[in-house]
Amino acid sequence: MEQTTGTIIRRTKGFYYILTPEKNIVECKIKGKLFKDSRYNNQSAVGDKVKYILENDLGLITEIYPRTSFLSRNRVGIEVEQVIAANIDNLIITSAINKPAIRHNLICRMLTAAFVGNIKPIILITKTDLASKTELQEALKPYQDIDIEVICSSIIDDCDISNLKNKLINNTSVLAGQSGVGKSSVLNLMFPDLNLKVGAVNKKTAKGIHTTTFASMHEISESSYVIDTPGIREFGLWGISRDNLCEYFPRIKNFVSCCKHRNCRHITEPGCKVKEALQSSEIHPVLYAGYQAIMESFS
Ligand SMILES: Nc1nc2c(ncn2[C@@H]2O[C@H](COP(=O)(O)OP(=O)(O)OP(=O)(O)O)[C@@H](O)[C@H]2O)c(=O)[nH]1
Ligand SMILES: [Mg+2]
Ligand SMILES: [Zn+2]
Repeated sequence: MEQTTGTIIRRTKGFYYILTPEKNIVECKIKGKLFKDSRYNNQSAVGDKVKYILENDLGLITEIYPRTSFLSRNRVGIEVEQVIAANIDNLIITSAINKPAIRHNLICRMLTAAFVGNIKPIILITKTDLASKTELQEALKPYQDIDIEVICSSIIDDCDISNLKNKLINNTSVLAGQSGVGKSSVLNLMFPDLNLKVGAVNKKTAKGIHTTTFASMHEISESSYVIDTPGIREFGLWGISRDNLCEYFPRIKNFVSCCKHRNCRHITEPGCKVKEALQSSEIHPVLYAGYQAIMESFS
């Protein structure tokens, strides 16, 4: 039977939707046990390149190609890799400046996941209409300090979104962040034809209501794709341990080799150069707090 290739753009309840090179969408099932002995021991994800065979109108995925990059998290408690998206170039870490409140620790976790998964991180701060300039500048500083690109947006103010739009050209980008930060809204602003569902945030808690329920990939122009994802509550890290965590924190990494103890975790050890750098403001406290929270979550 003829084997054909395509890209998974959506999966729901056991069905996979594949975009073919001819721009058709084929509904597929997946061959049982496909991942049993594979490195990818969970499931296939949006962005995966696959081989499939067509039987009547339904496809059957028979093979998944190796991933060039991945956005994965750890399902806390059961230690299983959950691949949110595969073969992506940019992770647009989306956070509102307000409503819901910015969670720097979550941003730090997603930055780490981008580095682990071989994806370029870009931070997108939304809802800039809901904060002062000073508040905004303070929120961006930790990331600008380590040369991470930060872009701001608002769907309310007449905000120039062309900078973000340009980042999406000729590559595949995924937007991820808490529910209600405006991932789907900003995509609609840039590409009105997408017509993605958006939902209000809860008035009392200022949290989102999980409007987007599954990841979906959209072609926005020839060779340019974006993936909208459901809101994230927690982001357990996959592929990270106590021993390699500091490698993914660019500024912290610079100081570790000078620490007195060879196995310094840079938390409470005397003679720790990372802690000294924190005291002398060479490491931003927000980034250190992100590092510390992840390190402490390993215990
Ligand atoms: N004030 C303000 N509100 C915004 C902005 N962007 C989005 N919103 C509002 O925030 C709410 C949530 O927007 P969504 O786009 O559904 O958020 P989401 O991140 O896709 O949420 P999930 O799909 O649940 O993960 C909606 O009521 C939007 O109108 C903005 O720039 N400023
Ligand atoms: Mg959404
Ligand atoms: Zn140390």
